[in-house]
Amino acid sequence: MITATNLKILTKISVNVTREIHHSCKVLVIGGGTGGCSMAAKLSNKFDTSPNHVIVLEPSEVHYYQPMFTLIGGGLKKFESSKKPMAAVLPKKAQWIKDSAMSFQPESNKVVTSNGDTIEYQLMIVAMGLQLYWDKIPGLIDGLKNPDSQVCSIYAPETVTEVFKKIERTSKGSAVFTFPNTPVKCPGAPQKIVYLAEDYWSKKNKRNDIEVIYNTSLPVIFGVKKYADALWEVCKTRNIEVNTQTCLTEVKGDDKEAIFVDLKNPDNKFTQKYSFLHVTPPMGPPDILREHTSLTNEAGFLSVDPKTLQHTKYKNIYGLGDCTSTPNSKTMAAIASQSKVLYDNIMNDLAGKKSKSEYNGYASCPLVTAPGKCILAEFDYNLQPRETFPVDQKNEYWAMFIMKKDFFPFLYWNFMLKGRWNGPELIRKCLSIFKFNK
Ligand code: UQ1
Repeated sequence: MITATNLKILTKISVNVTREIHHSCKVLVIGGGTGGCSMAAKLSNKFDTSPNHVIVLEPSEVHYYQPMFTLIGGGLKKFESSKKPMAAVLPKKAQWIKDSAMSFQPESNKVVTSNGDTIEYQLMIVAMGLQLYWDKIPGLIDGLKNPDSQVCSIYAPETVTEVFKKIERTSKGSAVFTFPNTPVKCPGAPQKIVYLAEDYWSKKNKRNDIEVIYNTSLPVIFGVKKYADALWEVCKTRNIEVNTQTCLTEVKGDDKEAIFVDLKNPDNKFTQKYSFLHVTPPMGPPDILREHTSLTNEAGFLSVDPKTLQHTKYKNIYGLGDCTSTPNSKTMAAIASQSKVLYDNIMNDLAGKKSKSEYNGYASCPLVTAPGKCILAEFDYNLQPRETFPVDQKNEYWAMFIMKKDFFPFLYWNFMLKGRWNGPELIRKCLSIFKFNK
């Protein structure tokens, strides 16, 4: 007899049977973020038009230009300008499977998706980005959910739109900003939002009533000494208190209290009262990657050669962007440079050639210090400056701010996502004839 329950089970079985599709492709790209999208574009521009040459596996309907989030938090850009439908940015010649990876089977060159589909590849690029671990800080999620609390974060599309409203609403007390004890994407962003908020409160004549505190888990304000010196100077001049090796461990939103631990002496926990709290959440590799330990290093990042970006064990797997083990600063500019190296290496690989291009760890961070002011940090694996422009980039410049606000978004949507931006190496070479005393 066919009962309603039986019918449900039958429908489910038949849906599952028809759903499990087998796909195969030349290159499978895991992730449609900055790295995945630009690599898919580069490769499908090169390959012929058959849709099965490049497959992109990405569950999200929306693609965000995340470098915009600091400016949105600072009230300088609209949220709408940071997003586009995924369908509009992924290359037309690639096949988009709107699903996520559930299981990696690198020995048989396959990935199984959450819907049960199997994708077989000749070569795979893993570009899954970072996962935000909001739940690692007790009380943080409740604080963020409560519209009356003064807890906010520029780090997610769901939270970034609240940040400026909360900055505007603050008129006295302690404004506290944090940096966690994990790798983060755009490590400059947690302090850019300090500078933008501080500038806003100064302009509104509220600054005498607000104490501005930046508590970072890192031992330094910035990893490259040249820019760190300049940033310490900015903080000193603007009376921003910076506490290094100070890590947020808990948020008590109802009492407006944040608990910190002194990483130099972990027994030393202290409570900080706040009237505004900006949190940079702990981050790490996506769970699904961490679970596949044959693909990762001890910390759960995709284990790749830092120069060639090829997997250390599986030679037909490559990685780029925030999910890999490369020790560069996790910025969009780094992905631009990596995408060129990866493209060369993959094309050589497919052509059976042994030669390899090498990534030098280039990363860059436009450190906005106020509306109209920006220090453009550029550096490599050795944390040595690698500047593009013939000026001393430790200084704050208006032109760098305009680049950050208007030029880079243009470059991103129109060139990088189409696979036509490889970072500023070529511009640096051309401008090197203008080297002044730097
Ligand atoms: C860059 O290439 C890039 O990617 C589009 C960014 O992302 C937003 C950057 O912030 C920066 C600084 C670069 C580097 C480019 C130049 C011209 C220095």
